[in-house]
Amino acid sequence: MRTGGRILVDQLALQGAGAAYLVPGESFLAVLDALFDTNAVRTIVCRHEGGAAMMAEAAGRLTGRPGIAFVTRAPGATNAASGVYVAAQGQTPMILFVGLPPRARAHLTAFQDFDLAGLYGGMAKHVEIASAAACLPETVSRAYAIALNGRPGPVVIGLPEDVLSETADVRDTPYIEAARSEPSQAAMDEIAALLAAAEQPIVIVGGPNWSAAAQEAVQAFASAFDLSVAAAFRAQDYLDNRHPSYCGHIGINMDERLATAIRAADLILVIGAPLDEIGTAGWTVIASPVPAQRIIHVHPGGTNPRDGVRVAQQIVSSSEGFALALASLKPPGVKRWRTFRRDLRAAFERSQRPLPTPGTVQFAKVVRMVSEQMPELAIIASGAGNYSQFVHRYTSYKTYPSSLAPASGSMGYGLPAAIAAKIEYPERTVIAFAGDGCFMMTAQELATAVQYDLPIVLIIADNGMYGTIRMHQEKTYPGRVSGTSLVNPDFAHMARSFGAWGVTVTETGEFEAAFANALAFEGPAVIVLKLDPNAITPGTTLEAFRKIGSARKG
Ligand SMILES: Cc1ncc(C[n+]2csc(CCOP(=O)(O)OP(=O)(O)O)c2C)c(N)n1
Repeated sequence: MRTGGRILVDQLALQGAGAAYLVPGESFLAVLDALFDTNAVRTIVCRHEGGAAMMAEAAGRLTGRPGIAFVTRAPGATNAASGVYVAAQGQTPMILFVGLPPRARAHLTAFQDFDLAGLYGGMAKHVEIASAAACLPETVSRAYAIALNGRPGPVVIGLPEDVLSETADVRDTPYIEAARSEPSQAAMDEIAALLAAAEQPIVIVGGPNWSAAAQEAVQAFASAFDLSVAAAFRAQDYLDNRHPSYCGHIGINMDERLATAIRAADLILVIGAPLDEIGTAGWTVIASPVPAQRIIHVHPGGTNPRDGVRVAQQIVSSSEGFALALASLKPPGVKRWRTFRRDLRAAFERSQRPLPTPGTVQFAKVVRMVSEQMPELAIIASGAGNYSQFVHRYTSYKTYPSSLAPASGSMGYGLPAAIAAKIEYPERTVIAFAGDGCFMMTAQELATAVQYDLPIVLIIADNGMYGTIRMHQEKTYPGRVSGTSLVNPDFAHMARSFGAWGVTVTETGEFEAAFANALAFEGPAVIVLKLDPNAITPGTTLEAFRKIGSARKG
């Protein structure tokens, strides 16, 4: 006989969950008690459920297995939504367990009572409340199967307190593998024929189920066919950016040359990437509902009808299954698109050269320096804000996985994601970038990084404002600054008060030594960059946006 809590934790260990990211609640004491006895599932105590859920999402993204978070009843469950949303948008396998009042009180207004399905129904892939301890192995394995298969995503499981404390005699269920899926020979033959007839084909990679093997297979295919490959928004590590086929990323701050090339392409092979608003730069490079280009879309769940693009051909396959099948295609003798590929690659390489910005700290140069100095297997995390445009433009991602960034554009993601990366891959160098606004959304998790002695480096781009919104404000309401200025603490001092190492950089030349010291420090290290607020994007100043706004207003 085991308690429900133990049955649940045993099942998680059997499924290979390395860590449970949690904020405790009296509703799941039996789970905490079972975690006390196991080394298989590491307990990571967090400071906010949003941070815990983001850590679980990042763990899911990195490992390809559902990341696990535990939170309590309504106050914990509502806080966790920010991380569950990142998983929903990112198609990341994740399971959020929520402690609930005992079953007998399910229909009464219990303390911290709420409607779990009502809260998460529109966000999670599946919501369910465990009915009995004896059912937990089946419930957990179902959660794994749903999170992993088809379009991966977050699953939310409610755990009534008495389900966890009652005992049952029940067998564990076996390890759940994601269903294997590969393209048919007929589909591959059709692709071969379409490629043979194409003038300017392009490949776009992104979405779920990527792997180091998929990266290698697509690179070999791109080399053999001399094709251009673009990455979807925040999927820049899907290809080694040094590969001659890699030509940049789609979405925010997309290079204009790449946008023009995608519009001009006659055939687009999309492997896994979403064809939604951000995946198509607001449907400007691929039109909705009927695109000008012929599109072949590969996805384990088929093309999402809600993305708004009707493609010529859908292939239901995992990205890895499809990528490996590409080896069967014979490249043509003449590659008519060679110059197209070379031009795009040259434009991408030009875009990586730092453009000067106002101020004494050149953020572009700092990001290039980090990119050049980080080891091949380093992981770079970031959240959302204009600072991330610099990170995405000037970092050269090499191996997969080396990037953690929310496709949802959720602020606060970088620090918790970096914590999860260091927990999951202790041997890798982990660096997080955050804006001053972004950092403060999950700043309390710095205590988590200190508690677990995690040597991560956090680089804060401090410009004293919610810069992205200020940029839009200047474009639309020039000179009328409202709700976007920030008065910040001394972040380096704050980091030191947490027990981390902290330093402030006010000149580009100071960064190199600060970075070396941060990397050498045995715990979390924080470098604060004092940025000129006018340095708002890699190519345009805030003043320029104000002028655009003023001209528009006449
Ligand atoms: C959780 C969340 N809240 C609000 C927003 C809207 N938003 C997008 S960027 C941004 C400002 C980011 O500021 P900061 O992190 O300081 O970076 P900066 O743009 O100044 O570089 C805001 C408020 C968001 N994307 N996510």
